[in-house]
Amino acid sequence: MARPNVLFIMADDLNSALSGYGHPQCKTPNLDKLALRGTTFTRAYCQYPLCGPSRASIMSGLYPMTNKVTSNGGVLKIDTPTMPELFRNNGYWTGRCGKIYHMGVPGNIMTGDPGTDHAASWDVTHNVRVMETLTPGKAEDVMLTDSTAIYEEYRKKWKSRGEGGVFTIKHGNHQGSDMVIVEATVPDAELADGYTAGKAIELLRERGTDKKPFFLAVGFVRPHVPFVAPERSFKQYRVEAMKLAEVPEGDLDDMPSAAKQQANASKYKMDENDQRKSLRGYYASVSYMDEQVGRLLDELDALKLRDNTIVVFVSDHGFHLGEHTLWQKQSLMEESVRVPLIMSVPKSVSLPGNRRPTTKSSRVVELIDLYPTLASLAALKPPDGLEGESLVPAIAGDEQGAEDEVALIQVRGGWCLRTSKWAFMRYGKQGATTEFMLYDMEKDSRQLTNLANAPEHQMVLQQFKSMLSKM
Ligand SMILES: [Ca+2]
Ligand SMILES: [Ca+2]
Repeated sequence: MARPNVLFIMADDLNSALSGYGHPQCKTPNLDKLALRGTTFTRAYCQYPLCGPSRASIMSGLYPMTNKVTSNGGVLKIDTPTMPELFRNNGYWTGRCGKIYHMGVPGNIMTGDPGTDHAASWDVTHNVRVMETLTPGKAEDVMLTDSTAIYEEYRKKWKSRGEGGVFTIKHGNHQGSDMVIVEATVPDAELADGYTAGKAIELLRERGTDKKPFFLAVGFVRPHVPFVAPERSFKQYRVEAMKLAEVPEGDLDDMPSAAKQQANASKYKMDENDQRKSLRGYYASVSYMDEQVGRLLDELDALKLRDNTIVVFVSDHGFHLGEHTLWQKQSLMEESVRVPLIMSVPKSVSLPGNRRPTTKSSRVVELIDLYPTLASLAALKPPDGLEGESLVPAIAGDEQGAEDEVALIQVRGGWCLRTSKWAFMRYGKQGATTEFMLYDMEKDSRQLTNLANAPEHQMVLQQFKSMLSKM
């Protein structure tokens, strides 16, 4: 049998708002179909809940503290090959469509440049250049008043900017974090993910079945803000029906101040209607991205490539939608650090004991595990020093030792250790004033009660403190 292809699909800022993950409102029929043919990891954690560092760690198989990419501007400079580079060094054709390493959204997507890409990873690359925030359609920035007039003004400027002109939007808020919603009225090829899927389909057709095996990475930018999606994606959701996260009175009182930086009251200042509109924008963006995943999977089937292609679907990190009044990312709470992960391994790839892939694994896994996993499935020898471990046994249904698995997540100023039972977080530098959080995820999956100061849990807290100091 020919060596297996890899189709590596990544979404941006997608939490587990997938119908297959039990989400009550968001609809993702295509990802649900992929899940039927693959293994869903229900406890997968990113290494850093921010685009650049998370992506660099996935692609290098190294923790951010090792590869030194701990900000969005960070460029990967390592001695070992990246994941696609390993495939490329071993006779694979490798391609990238859209955002795989960091690109600023919407900035780099509007100018069409490659962000902090890693050139040695790829034979072929396609960046996206579309209007994003300024896409024709009904636009609103729920964090501004009178945003419609502001956007009209910007669209005029965009039109007169001249080819290749740099264009920045400045009105006091940062475009990479404003809740901007655009119900677009343009063809799919003028939307970031529609364009990216179209390019990826062209590449799949070129590859066909008679060439070198491929590693094709397709990076969608939704549901990252701005929430730009076609009208049809928005039609599936009504503002009034959007269910806001329940936040009990006094929920934030037991959280250290560093953990509350993304709180609505201090940062986003959205009223309930703005929040409902944001939820609708997020879910519409997820559904649009899901539709693009469907186009890729249908093309794999049409080209008869499915039987020898490993499909991975993952997001770079999660996203808060109002839990604990938090929004967006860069928090160590569950919604920000947990990601959807679906891996579909075709029959042509044999698993230990000739077993078939399990449909679900609840093992705690980390995104640095993807590199050794894909290397192993393609029978390539990974470089020494990778910090993750192969998920092949978990895909084959082996849950042995699952209770001992630990995920290590960091963010500026904080660390999190996650096991199947506990979530432990430390904010602040060692020796300085530190503040801790400890949640019993079996009894309190919504992380409402911080147990770090509970006398009966001091032993557990101590164990985590000492585990972290050794990492
Ligand atoms: Ca991201
Ligand atoms: Ca609380």
